[in-house]
Amino acid sequence: MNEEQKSLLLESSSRFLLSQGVKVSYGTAGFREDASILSSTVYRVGILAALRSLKTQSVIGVMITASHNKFSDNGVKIADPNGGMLSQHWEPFADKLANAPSPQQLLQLINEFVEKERIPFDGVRPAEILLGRDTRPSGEALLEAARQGVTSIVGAVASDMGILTTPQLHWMVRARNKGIKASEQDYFEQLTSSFRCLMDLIPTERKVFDGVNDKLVVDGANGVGGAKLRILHNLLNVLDMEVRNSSEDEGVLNDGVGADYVQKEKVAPRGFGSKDAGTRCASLDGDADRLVYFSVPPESNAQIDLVDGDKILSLFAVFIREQLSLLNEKEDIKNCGKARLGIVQTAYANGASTNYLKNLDLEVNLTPTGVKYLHEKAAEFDIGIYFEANGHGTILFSESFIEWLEVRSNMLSSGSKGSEAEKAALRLLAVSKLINQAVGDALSGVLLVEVILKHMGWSIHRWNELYIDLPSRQLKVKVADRTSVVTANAETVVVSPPGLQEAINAETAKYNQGRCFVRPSGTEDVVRVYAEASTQEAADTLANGVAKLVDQFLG
Ligand code: G16
Repeated sequence: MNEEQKSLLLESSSRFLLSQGVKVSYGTAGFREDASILSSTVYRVGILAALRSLKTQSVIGVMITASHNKFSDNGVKIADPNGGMLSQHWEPFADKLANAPSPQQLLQLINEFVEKERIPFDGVRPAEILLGRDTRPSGEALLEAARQGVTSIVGAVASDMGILTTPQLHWMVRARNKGIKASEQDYFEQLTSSFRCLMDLIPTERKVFDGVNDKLVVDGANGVGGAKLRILHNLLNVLDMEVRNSSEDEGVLNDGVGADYVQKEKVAPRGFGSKDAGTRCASLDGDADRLVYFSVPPESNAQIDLVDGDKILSLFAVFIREQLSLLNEKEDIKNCGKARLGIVQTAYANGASTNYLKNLDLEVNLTPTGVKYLHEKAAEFDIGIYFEANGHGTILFSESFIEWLEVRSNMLSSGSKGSEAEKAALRLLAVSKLINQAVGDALSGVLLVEVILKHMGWSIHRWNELYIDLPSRQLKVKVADRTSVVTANAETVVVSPPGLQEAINAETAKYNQGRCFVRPSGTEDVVRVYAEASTQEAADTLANGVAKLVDQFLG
């Protein structure tokens, strides 16, 4: 780094001093804290993004959001060149950078890192960063802090893409780096055209829809996703859809609404009730990277029928598998049988879902919580479907498999009458365009679920009957220091504090079909407890018993 660069960094960082006593950490999906203490963190993430852009010679994204967290929190997610989360290799640097106590120490840290990583400062390709934010009021000032961080690297350019869902920003970063059109309008255009293509490919005999089951009502968590979904709905003009709890309506972000609330509490979000009994409903989270479905029973106060990320994954797996077997029926394309379809879940996946998928003869892999882990694993397959039970997931297609599908589908569009195999190729290709290849995306997820349900001729109830969930319960425990819980084996075993896992084992053994694990959250200051058992009462008692143990060991 030359002297001009050093003095620019020293000067700008003196405007974003770390508050006394503040320690932040790069969690499951970036930094997340009360918004009031975040400006120095976000400024430093701006610097990091510019360095990452120089290192990779690519466009990088910075998204200001705290996703499912409460309204007063905010946070920052970083999109790598492929649109996925920041490379884990850079996370320790992110932590150090965010916690550097003074401008001098910050400069020293950057200098050392630049040398170690051999980051080019030759000005050949200046850093380029896309900035986005959700609807939180603190977002505007934090986006400005990020911009100042980016522009403290000489020549770096920050483009404000405005209010977006997180997956939209990730999609744009990926598209920019692939050299394809990357505006919000292009995003909507890709989703609507691939959705229409899938609708056109629904077998004729299944095109008669049951009017009662056709309507979809979506809870937008009082966030950005609801507003964007309304735009998408207007553009499509074919779905019977109502969006409630959008950022344009009254109501507080993530307060008694949204996918996290619906999935964890298993109750209907605000604005939904017995009037919606029997209707297919869905819920997005605060930045629209998660999606769950549900239906409301006729009796008020009853629990909803939750159709979570595991069931979305199962629906996608059934559909993809059907298309692959149609492809395999044709002798001359038998090679497609070699297409590896892989499933990725976390320990939160309901045991019944994992059994269901294994019974379909699918390869099921387990990773720790966090899309950064699931995405990486799913990318090893020709088609990798990953989902967390909380509704975060997508379907990844390898470049080589997409190329193969393109050859197939070109044959069809060039005039030959489509065989079932070729239609299956066209469907898979359309899925690869509809479903976000960068990160889990509730908007593209809704469209894919809707068109698959129509393709199958299934109601939400038929879909929910794919398997019966084992009763489960999730709890949060507030402890003095959540980082003292250390886990292994995809978070299924606690290795520290000593003795806690043995105590959990002894408690779990008391329950028929009991399964339980604990892990520190990477987005909230809590330890999470997950329990499963043969009855709801048993799952609740097991979760409460283990929460007490956590309290005893760490309280
Ligand atoms: C983020 C991650 C998800 C993770 C969730 C909860 O989601 O992207 O992969 O499941 O946090 O993480 P934890 O249990 O560590 O708090 P989001 O939608 O909040 O960004």
